[in-house]
Amino acid sequence: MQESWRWYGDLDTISLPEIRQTGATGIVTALHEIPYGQVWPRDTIAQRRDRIRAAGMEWVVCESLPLHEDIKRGTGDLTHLFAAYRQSLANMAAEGIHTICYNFMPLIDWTRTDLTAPVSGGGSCLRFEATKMAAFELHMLGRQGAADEYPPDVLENAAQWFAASTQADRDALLNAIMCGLPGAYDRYDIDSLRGALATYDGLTKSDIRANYQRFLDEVIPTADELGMRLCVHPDDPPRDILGLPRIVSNADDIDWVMAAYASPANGLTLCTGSLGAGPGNDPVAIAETHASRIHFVHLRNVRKDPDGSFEEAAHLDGDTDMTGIARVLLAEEKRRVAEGRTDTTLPWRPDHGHALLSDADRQSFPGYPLIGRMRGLAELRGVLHAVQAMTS
Ligand code: DNO
Repeated sequence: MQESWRWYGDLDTISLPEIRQTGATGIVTALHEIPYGQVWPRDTIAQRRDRIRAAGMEWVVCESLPLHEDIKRGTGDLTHLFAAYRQSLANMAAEGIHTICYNFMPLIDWTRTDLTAPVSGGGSCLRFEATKMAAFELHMLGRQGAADEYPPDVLENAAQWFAASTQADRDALLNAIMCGLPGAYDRYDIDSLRGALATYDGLTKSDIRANYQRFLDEVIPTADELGMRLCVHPDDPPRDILGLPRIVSNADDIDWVMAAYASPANGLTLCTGSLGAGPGNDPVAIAETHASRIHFVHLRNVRKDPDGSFEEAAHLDGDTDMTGIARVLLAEEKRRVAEGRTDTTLPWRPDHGHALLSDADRQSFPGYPLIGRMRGLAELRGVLHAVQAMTS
C-alpha cells in the first residue's frame, strides 16, 4: 500500500514540503482550475508532476478527471466531450499518470449539513444530519416529493429546526450542502440550484445508468489501450440526494458498474467512508468482491444514527472495520504479485480528518485539514503495518 495525500495545488493552504513531513510519498491531485469538459494540456500536467517530484513525492492518482454534466444527463451531442475526455486521458498517460478517479454523481458531489460539528474530545468533524437535510429540502428549497422520502419524526424535527433557525443558520446550511466541490466548479444559491435540479427532471435511475454505460463504452477502450486504470468513486452519501438518482451507492450498483464493462480499466475507488454511510452496506464485503478491480483507496470511518444521519468518526473509530479492510487489501496485493500483475501496490490516502489543534486557525478545504488527516494517516499506517506483519 502506498501512502498518499490529497493536495489541491495552488488552491491548497497546505504546502508540498509540509505534506512530505507526514510521511506520505504519493500525491493525489487534479488540475482543479480547468473547467469541466476541457482538455487537460500535456505541458500543464507535466509542470504539476514535476513540481510534486521536486518536493520529493510522485503524482500517483488523478482525483478527479471530472465529467461534464451533459454526459451524466445525456444531453446534446456529446461527441466533443467524449473526445476531450479521451484526449485528457492520453495526455495524462503520456506524462506517466495512469490512475484516474472520477464519479458519476449528478450535479453535486459529497454532501454534508455541518462542516464543523463538535467532536466529544475536542475538534470538529463533518456531519450529515437528516433533520437539517429535510429542513433544507422542504423549507428552503421547496422540493416537491421530498416529504415522501423522510420518516414522520424527521419531518417534524425539520419543521422545528426551520422555525427556530436564524438567517445565518440557513445560510450556513446552504453553504455546507453546496461545499462538496472544490476548485473551479459551479456553486449554487437556492434559485440556481432549483434551475440546475430542473435539468434532471424526469431522468430515472435507468436513464442515468444508460448514460453511464455510454460513457464507459466511449472511454474504457481508450483507457485500456493506454494501460490506464479508471476508478469510480462511490456516491457520498450513498443515497439519492435532492431527488437526483444516484447509481454508485451499494453492492448491487457496484456489481452493475463492474459488469457494465468488464475490463481492468473499469475499476473502483474503494471509499470506506462513502460506502460505510449506507446502512445496508458492508464495505469489507464490497472490497472482497471487487478486490481485483480496486485501483485506489480512501480510508475513512463514519458513525451512523438510526434516522440516516452520520458523522465522520476518527479513522479507527466508527462503524467500519478498518482492520478487516486492511486484511482484504493486503491479501489482494499479494494475490496480484502471485498473478504477475504490475499494479501490486495500491495507493491509499487518509480520507478527510477531524479539524484538530491548530487546524481551526488555518483555512483548508472542509474535511482536509493538516493535523487531523496526519492523525488518520499515522493511525492507519500502524494498522497496515501490523496486519502486514501478522499475515506474512
Ligand atoms: C470528497 C471526495 C470526493 C471525490 C470525488 C471523486 O472529499 O472524496 O470529492 O474526490 O467524488 O470524483
